[in-house]
Amino acid sequence: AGAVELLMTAPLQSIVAKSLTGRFTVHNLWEAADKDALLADIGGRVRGIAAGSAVDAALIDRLPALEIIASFGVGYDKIDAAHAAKKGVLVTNTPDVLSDEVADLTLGLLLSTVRQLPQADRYLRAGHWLEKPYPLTATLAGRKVGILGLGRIGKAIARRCEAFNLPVAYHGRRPQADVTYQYFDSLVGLAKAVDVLIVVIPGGNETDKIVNAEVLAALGSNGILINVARGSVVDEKALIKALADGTILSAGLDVFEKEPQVPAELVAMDHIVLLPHVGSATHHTRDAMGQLVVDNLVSWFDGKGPVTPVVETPWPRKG
Ligand code: 8YV
Repeated sequence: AGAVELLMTAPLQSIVAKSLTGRFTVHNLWEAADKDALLADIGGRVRGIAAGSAVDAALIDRLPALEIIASFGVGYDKIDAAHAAKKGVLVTNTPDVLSDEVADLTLGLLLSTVRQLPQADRYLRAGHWLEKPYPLTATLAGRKVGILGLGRIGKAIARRCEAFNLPVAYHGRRPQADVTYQYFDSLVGLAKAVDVLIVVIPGGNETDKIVNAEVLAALGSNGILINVARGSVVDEKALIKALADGTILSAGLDVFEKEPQVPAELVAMDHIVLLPHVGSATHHTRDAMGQLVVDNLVSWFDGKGPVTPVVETPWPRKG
């Protein structure tokens, strides 16, 4: 074990612990019976965090020697990056390595929702096929796709939509120079123009419940909502109402407001598709994400800077 001490907040892919242990002294916070006592003991010496769960301001404040938080996942809404920046602590995430995986899952979820693949599977297993064929479903043909958040994953989704002959439009903070898809400067405007809305924008305060009742009404009665971003982006109560009263046709959801809690109203609806946050959940991609957590920590403590710092804590540092 090395001289630099790290804190792991939650278990990660086994390659992470394996790669870190030789090089660093690693403390596993989730294994401590008394977390307070562990932090009181080692807190002053911890210089890096391999973060598989939330890191709030209080934890950052208990670690005065902290230099870097290497977070597992592309979304880092559970890491207080603003507070870290104030304290001069770098935050890194794991972009790019999961984009194709999440985009694949998104198209799978869209197809599953439109063509009711899970429901048809359940129908066969229940023996109903022996009685009569599965009822006809909605179609992907003729649909227009709106992407909320045309970042790296959003673009990977858009490319796949093109292969399915689906016109793509998008909304985000600003139009993007490197794409020809139609830009809408308002989310309601985008929702009005499409009948599939794919949510792939980061979570956090700025996007909290921006997919609200008005947006769902604009999406309309043939509309399908796909959310692979964060549950916080969608007003879940408004969504339940819109699905129950036919304001929109259906939804495919991989994320929820209070995971792993899923509202009973959603679970009871047989016409929608629900997944347990599996967008990036393959051996291949989770290993790549874990490796990027390791690479960020190793590179930083080798004096070579972080590999994938987030925008709140840019590198090289400004000013
Ligand atoms: C992970 C994700 O499940 O990368 C993300 O933002 O949502 C997923 O890949 C999660 O972040 C790790 O727990």
